Amino acid sequence: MLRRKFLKNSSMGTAGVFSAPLMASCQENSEENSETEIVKPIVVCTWNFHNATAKAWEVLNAGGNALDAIEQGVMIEEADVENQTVGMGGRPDRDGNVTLDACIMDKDSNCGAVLCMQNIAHPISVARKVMEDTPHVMLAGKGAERFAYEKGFKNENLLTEQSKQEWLEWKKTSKYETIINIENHDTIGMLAIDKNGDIAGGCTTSGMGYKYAGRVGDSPIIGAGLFVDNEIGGATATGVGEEVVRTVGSFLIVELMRQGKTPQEACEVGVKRIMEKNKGRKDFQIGFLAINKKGETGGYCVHPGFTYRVYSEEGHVNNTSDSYIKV
Ligand code: SD4
Repeated sequence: MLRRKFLKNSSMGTAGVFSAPLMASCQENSEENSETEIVKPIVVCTWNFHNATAKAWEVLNAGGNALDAIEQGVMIEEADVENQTVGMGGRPDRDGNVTLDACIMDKDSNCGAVLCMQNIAHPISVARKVMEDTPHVMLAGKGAERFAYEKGFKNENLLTEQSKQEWLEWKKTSKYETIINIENHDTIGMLAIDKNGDIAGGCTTSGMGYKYAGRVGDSPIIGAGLFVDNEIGGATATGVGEEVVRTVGSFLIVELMRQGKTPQEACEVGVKRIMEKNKGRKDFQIGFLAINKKGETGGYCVHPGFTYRVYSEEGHVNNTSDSYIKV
């Protein structure tokens, strides 16, 4: 396989967003080998997470690797108490406990995940520690939490007053149902390509609001909520995790790209597969996001409303995804 290099794109219209280190590395690489393919750093994420993608881009633009960009990017959302589906401030389960899920995957197919972990604000970083410092891929519940303390993470109360009050209100009826694009609109799945053309991804969530205690969705499951194959590309998902797990959605999308589909085509096939399995049921949202080795991106969802952010040298945009159901 050709060794991919990052080369300066002379038609770059947004030179202002480039910092000196990356420009310097472009020039070095361009002198080293002028015949290699052009690789442009890029980061994409589910939904309209401007600050998270800006942070990830800052890392990539300074010459950092995709894995660091992912971790630092999604940490922005984990720390944002306004985001009630990720990290601190996430909606609790039906017993009032905030339980977090996250996973991360690197260019060498190393991966780590934490499931149903309480009291730790940055599950993505714990997932990375699982990947790097243990022989395991997944740690769950109390074991994950204890491991986090061993690694120096601190115990924090993740239930904000707003999430608590909303939960108390919900308890009056305790009606459990998914609300399309409302309950499920904030999980962040992120994919990045760095200057070496290497891909990494991460996904982090507090899962479905008011879920049964112990419930885990797709987000921390490698192959379901996230999958990266550095030779092909990566995919991530948001929405009703049960549906994504049933089709091993992100793995499916990467395999479809391996067979020659574009990221857009692959996401469309993934959503159609889910809809066919559901035989007419439509009361849920799924959004898939994918990127291939060339940096092409695609997104597709069940219902209108899913958007995804893209940040590259061409700019910083929020794309509205096309949907299986049109209205
Ligand atoms: C889950 N997929 O736990 C997650 C929920 C989600 O935006 O994506 N929310 O099923």
